[in-house]
Amino acid sequence: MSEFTPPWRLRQNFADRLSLMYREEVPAYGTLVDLVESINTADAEASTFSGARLGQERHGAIRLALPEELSLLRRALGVLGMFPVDYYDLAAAGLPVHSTAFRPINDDAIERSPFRLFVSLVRLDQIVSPTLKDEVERLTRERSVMSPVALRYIERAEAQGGLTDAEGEAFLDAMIETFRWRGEALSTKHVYDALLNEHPLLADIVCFPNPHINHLTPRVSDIDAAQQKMIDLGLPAKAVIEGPPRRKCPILLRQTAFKALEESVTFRNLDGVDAAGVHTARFGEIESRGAALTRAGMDLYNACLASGDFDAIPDDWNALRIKKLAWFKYRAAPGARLPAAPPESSDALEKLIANGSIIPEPITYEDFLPVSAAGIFRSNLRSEGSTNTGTKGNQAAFEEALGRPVSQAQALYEQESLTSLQQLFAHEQPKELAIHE
Ligand code: OOG
Ligand code: NI
Repeated sequence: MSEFTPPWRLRQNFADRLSLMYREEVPAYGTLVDLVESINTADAEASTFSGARLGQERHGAIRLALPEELSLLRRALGVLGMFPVDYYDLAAAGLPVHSTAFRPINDDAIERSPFRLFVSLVRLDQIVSPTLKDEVERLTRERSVMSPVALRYIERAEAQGGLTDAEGEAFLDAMIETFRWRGEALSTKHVYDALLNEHPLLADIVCFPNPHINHLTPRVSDIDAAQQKMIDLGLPAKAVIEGPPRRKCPILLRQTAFKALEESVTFRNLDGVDAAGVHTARFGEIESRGAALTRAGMDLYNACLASGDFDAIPDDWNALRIKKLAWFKYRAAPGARLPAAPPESSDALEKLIANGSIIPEPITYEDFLPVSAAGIFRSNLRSEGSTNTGTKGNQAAFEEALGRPVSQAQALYEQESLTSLQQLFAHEQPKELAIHE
């Protein structure tokens, strides 16, 4: 046994601590968590996707200013077993950021602690005004997102291959400070207003010393019921649920949010006197997750999104599987007698499924949706702002800042599906061993 704390335990600890902190910072989040828990408990076992992990499941989001911050965060989250998956181009939606989602990448790690963090990097090249560019350059030099203590533990974890319990605790103590809301701006009110006018996201990112966590999202089994309860409780809920409509067989991700709250901020004052003001950035969100779609399934989903007609996506697990629109994993039925070798053809596999020997189960979607994400960003901006038009994503620049390429979500789902199938016949086929030699 290793003397190091497993990354999933550090990850879960981190998620729990963030949740406690956010409950104190944004009391409406606590109301939302309680509401979600009451629905999840009532619904337990009711749906395919309300497994044991539902209660502890969260995602959070932060926004970064500089490329160095992104690579540092990538190293910090690596210690927690979270890795960047997929590139999200938000320029397509007119937003001056691009993003990735840090998450555990194998199904066992996800099952133990599914915490994810949606991380966006502002695109400073999108600032139109030259005066503001200089101002931003000056402000970002004053940011320091990771404390020297946190950095020391990152280096130690990388050098020795993990952290002990005591080191892990100290690392998380330091890490959590990175995401705390401090209520103090780096800029004057004047510069804040100018940036807000350029684009509200710029003000939210560049005028503050650290990347405050801007929302933390629990997963709920019935998001339509939760949305109604939010409205009943008087939370300022978004009018529509993002993502696919309600279905018998849930797919991808459905999300709703309550709008950002006003929080007080102390701005810098050139006379040395602090200036009081407000900032709106932090909000509450809930989500419900369904099956991961294949590339073909995503293409179909995007076409449906454009047309507004979702009937083209079959609402039946068997149809979704046979048409290769959703990803599935496979398990043996109790007492089933499977052949010694994997079936040669998909027909042979279908026979084993049809006679009940092999049971397919949809793989949960673990990622995000760019159009929904853009909707979430947008619903929390007071004004639309302006960015250079005609901008395209720049995955190469993002990955350079990150210090490594992002993993492809599709490849991860495919691997999970294939591995589950191979394991059913693994007693005869030690293929995995051959690969590792
Ligand atoms: C991130 C918005 C994206 C989601 O759930 O799609 C997101 C942000 O507002 O910083 O969290
Ligand atoms: Ni979110």
